[in-house]
Amino acid sequence: MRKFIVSDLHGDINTYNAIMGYLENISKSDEVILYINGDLIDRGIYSADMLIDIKNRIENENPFKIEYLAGNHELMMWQAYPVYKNGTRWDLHMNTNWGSNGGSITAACLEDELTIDEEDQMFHFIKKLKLYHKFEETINDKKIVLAHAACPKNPLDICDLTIEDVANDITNVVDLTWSHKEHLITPSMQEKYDLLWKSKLNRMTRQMDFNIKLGNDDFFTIIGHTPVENSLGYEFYESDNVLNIDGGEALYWRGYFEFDHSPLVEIDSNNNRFIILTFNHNNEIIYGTYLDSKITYMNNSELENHRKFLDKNTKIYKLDKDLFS
Ligand SMILES: [Mn+2]
Repeated sequence: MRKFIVSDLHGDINTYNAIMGYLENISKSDEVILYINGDLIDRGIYSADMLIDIKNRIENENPFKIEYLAGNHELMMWQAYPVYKNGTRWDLHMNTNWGSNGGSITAACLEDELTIDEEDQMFHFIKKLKLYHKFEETINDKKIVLAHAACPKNPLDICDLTIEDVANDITNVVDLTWSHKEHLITPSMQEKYDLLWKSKLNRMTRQMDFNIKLGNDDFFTIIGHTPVENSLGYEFYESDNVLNIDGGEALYWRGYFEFDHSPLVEIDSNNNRFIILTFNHNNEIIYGTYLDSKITYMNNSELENHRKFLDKNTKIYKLDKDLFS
């Protein structure tokens, strides 16, 4: 079974299509599983299309397996469900975290494209997403853990937490912090918050704080969540044993067009390394690298070997949709 990981696609349907087509082609000769490490949605204008497509692929037929893990955007979507159902679009945009963090356009498109029953099914699909995955495979003798923002203290072999299980605790952590009652935050509440939200980026000052540990000494952790501002779209924090693969798609949709990178990571534990292909917004693989303790670039023939599986015409989407109707 070949295991692939992608994170933080944030509604970039071009990259999504390229990756799906690529994996479909590989799955003709090998068994494939794709792990989506959260934040599939929001910011990008095709978030709803991607969400509908992924739900179909998971619940119906797909040539390869998909495990969709939660990010903070999926959490915010679930937290906004009561307002989505009973409030106005304005209310959702102004008074929910989801709406004010790029969820408004996702919500508007979901409302256009789904029946009321399908909308409810979509939110119930979201609330069941799990928070992390622990692999049997190792890198540098450490088992690999995949989580949106930070490694849990004691990752279970099979994660028993879903969005639904942690939503209230995470809301409480935010409320207690704002009301200066941090002493009431328990370690278990904090851990749930950290899984989806912890970051080296201090969101108040926009400065990186490299002393914040996102990893766990016993594991090798793969995360997303904080955009990496380089052309490979990933960064290895060696002291933490953490690989951050958020290529910055969320920045792209806010006008920083140079950050359109999405690294697709394959676990190659037989060779004690990751194989990483960096996709961009234009349906291309732009870099191929190997990562062990250092980054090695593929030579041209190695890169072409991967590129030949790329399918540029994989899915047709409604690109003519009027978003303002
Ligand atoms: Mn995130």
